[in-house]
Amino acid sequence: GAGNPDQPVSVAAPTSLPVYGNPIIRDKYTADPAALVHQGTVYLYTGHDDPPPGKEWYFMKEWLCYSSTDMVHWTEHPSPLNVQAFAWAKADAWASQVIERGGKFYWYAAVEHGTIGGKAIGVAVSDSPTGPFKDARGSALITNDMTKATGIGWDDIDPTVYLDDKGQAYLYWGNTVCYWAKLKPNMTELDGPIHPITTLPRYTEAPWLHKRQGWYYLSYATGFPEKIAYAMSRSLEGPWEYKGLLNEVAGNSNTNHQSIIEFKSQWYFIYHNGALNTHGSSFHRSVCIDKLFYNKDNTLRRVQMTTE
Ligand code: FUB
Repeated sequence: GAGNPDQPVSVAAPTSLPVYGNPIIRDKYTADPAALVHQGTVYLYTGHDDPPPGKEWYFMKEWLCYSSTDMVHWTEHPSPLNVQAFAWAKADAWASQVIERGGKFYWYAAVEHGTIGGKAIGVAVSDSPTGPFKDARGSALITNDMTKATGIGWDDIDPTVYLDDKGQAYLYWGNTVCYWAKLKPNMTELDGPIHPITTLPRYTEAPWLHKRQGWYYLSYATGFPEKIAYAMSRSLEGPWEYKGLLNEVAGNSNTNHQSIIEFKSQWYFIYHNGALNTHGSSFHRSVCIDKLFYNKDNTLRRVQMTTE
């Protein structure tokens, strides 16, 4: 405190200066992070929480894009994609992920379908990680009438895509049930049936795939308010063995939505919390980054959420 020479004096930083530490973005509310490492740069794609005053719901119309070469300093790029880019969609720029294949960037994104109803997954494509992106199909890749396991209209959300070493791409997605399917090399069409996974305890949503030392990791949001759990497998087609929790409920946000990447030999756990807003934070979310570590047996250590 004041006058105590042993205590550091804390001075609140004006938000117009670069701010280091969590949340990493403070002039907008950002959610559902998905990071892409490409040629020495991390591209961070997020949703944009933007509710009208007094409204408490996921009001999201566009996605945002940031880049960094050190995971500390972030540059914002003009929004490369919004709901209108999908002519068949009517609302809700929900969770998404961008991956690169053959010099093209494919952006998988959940939106509300205009005619079929319920959530749907579209694909946009660009020659650059910062866009501009355009609809790659002119129609949804996944619609609510293709997945019947839950009976709910919002099960087709939260796409994540992983391209394996042999060139086979896998799409995982889903709320309440986690679905997966193979993608054709063109990245815009399914290649075979949709499979539900039934071995993930208390699966809510937000699957994310990553690989290290021959192990695949499937992390996902569990329960509600959400924690993050994970399973491991030697194959992207499973079977997935549940390994436990990775992260606690994040601040005062019901959702948590992780992205996991390795960059310059360090693993990172990227997620959102409600730290920038003291009321209704579930709909005013902010992206945060913490380091992720492995145990000797390749299991994951619990994430320590920090404000650093
Ligand atoms: O941002 C809207 C939804 O909230 C996402 O699709 C879920 O993962 C949750 O974060």
